Amino acid sequence: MFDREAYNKRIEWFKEARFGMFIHWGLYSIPARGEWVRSTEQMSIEDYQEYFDEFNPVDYNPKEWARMAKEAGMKYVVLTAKHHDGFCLFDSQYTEYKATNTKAGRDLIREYVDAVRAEGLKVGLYYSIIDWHHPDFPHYGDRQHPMRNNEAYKDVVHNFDNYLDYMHKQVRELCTNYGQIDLLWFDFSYDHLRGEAWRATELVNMIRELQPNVIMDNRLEVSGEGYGSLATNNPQVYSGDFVSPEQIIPLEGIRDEAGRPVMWEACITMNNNWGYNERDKFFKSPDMIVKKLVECVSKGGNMILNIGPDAKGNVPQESVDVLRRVGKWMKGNHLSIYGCDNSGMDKPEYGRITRNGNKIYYHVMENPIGFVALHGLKKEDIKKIRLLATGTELKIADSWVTSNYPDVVFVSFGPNPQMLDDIDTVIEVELK
Ligand code: H79
Repeated sequence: MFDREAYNKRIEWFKEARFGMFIHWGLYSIPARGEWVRSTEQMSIEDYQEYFDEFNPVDYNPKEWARMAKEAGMKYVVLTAKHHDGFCLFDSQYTEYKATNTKAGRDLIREYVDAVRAEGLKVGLYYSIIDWHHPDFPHYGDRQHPMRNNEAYKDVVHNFDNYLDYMHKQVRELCTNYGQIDLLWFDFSYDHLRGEAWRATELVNMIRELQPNVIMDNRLEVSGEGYGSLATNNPQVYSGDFVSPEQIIPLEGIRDEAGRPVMWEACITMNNNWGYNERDKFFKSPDMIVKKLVECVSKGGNMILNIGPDAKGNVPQESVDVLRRVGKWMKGNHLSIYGCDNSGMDKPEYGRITRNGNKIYYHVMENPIGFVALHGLKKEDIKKIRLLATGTELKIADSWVTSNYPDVVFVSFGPNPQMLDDIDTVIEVELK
């Protein structure tokens, strides 16, 4: 039975946090053609082996990653402990295909977990339930596998249960060897491989026993198609704690069958790849990132923004610059993000609205001509209006220009009506 009370308690910190950092990093950072390179270029295990032999991340410094996340205003970090290629950044006793056996020579997850925790951020691990390296993970005819339709492997018999034992044991290691884990990000179910095909009830019961407070995404059950049983009245044990829309922001947030808001997190790349891609320079601007974050929060969701460090472990300069600018905005305006939610009010033409209790945040994303209209307010309910970033008080405007709209509250940015922050200037309205 789904315990809604326990569920609501579990996701409290996540709802409060709203903004996280995703990190995709592994062997695929060396070819630098995206994390799917083994699949898209149909490389065999042998083809791909050279990256294992070469892996030597001399600049790996998760303390710096954690500091970057913190300074950008992010509250949690999720790193790929194992991606689809099966390579483990952690020291698993069940495989030799791990960082410990490369030139890195050590458990890279341990240093990451320590670094993130030291910054006071929540610790997340991504773990791919797909595994292109394990001999018992099916590939013949499987469109998600790099070796799909390879005649040479036509008659290979897979013992999928063998793979599942391996996968369960690795998840047990992640839940046992690194102290408290706050978030597990599984990726992903498809075709017939979903839910109990992963022995998911057994898996989740084990996880909940080892890490009673951990939250999980919904991909033991689905990937992108549908929200899974979390959005029904009878979530499965393995429904996960949040829906994980990939590279899309839900049009109006997400609700379950009973109309209750369902927790979700949009995962978004900084450019158009998750893993480092040397040729992909299509980075999103800080302007876009701030606005998309506000959009998520205004629809009751989180945003996790991805970086793809290079083979040596360095974060691309473009990403560093974006994070810095986003952090500058967050420094002054985080109260309009953390713990905020859908306001239930109409979206204004110039931006969006977020809300935290008796504080309503009007995000002004376009310079106004003259006054700014704060729709949906009654003058007598207002205690105080301020510019969030500076604390400057704003008076309700009373002018012949606004007199045609007697029911609307207007304020002014002053005699020179320029936005304080050219991305998003936040006006905080405190209600009585
Ligand atoms: O880990 C990241 C992705 O690698 C993984 N989930 C995020 C968090 C993922 N992305 N997409 N998918 C899983 C679904 C598969 C998409 C594909 Fe393709 C379309 C696989 C092959 C065609 C994207 C485009 C990857 C290669 C080309």
